[in-house]
Amino acid sequence: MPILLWELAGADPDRRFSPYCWRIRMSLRHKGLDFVTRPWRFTEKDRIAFTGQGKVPVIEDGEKRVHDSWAIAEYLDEAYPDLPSIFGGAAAKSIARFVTDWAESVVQSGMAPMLMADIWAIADAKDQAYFRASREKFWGGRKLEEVQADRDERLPTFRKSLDPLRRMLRHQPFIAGASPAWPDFAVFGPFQWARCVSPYKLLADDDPVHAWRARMLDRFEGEAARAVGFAA
Ligand SMILES: N[C@@H](CCC(=O)N[C@@H](CS)C(=O)NCC(=O)O)C(=O)O
Repeated sequence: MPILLWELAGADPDRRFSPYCWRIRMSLRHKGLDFVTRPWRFTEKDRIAFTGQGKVPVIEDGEKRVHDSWAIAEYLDEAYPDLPSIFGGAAAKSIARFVTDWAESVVQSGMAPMLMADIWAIADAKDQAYFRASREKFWGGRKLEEVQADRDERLPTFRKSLDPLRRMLRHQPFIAGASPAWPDFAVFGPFQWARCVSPYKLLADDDPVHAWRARMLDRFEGEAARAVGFAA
């Protein structure tokens, strides 16, 4: 029986825009596991209540149910040790933790204010009020449109924050080395999030990070490139 992956979707059920779900989609492909996906909306908490929390990704593998992207990756490596490793061993996994935290606290957090109103626009109608209320509360009561309005001014600082990745890419094509693994999936997640929700151009065409993202988009027969999104 294939693994079932619950993924965040927009008004278009094929627009799968969660950065955390993309990590898992790439990880499942990396391991070569057979899986099917199920679209899920922010407000459908009851449908994943069996996990005791309200966020995706969630996977169901037979009787086993796992939530949280890092925990899912750990589970997959433990349950399928003979398939290609997502983390690549204990030392690599420790470093992957740092890269994951950088992806969330610098890359994803840096992008977030530039995408807020665009996410609202592609969200399912039944999610829009929830998304607006929860995110405007997070942004100190500012309207999503206001949060996003100064993105041109934010962009240079965001691009500069990618310097560690840009510098590393002088030496190797992927964060994990010659071929991608979890660190690449973790950092690619936010970039694919942005691409799925917004036409806003976060990366200049001549940026080595743009070239890395193109390599990630091409991976697995261009699965991420074919995803519903924008050609940003
Ligand atoms: N730490 C979790 C975070 C998962 C997460 O925040 N998922 C978002 C989708 S991108 C979600 O389900 N949000 C539900 C909500 O905001 O109510 C992971 O790594 O999987």
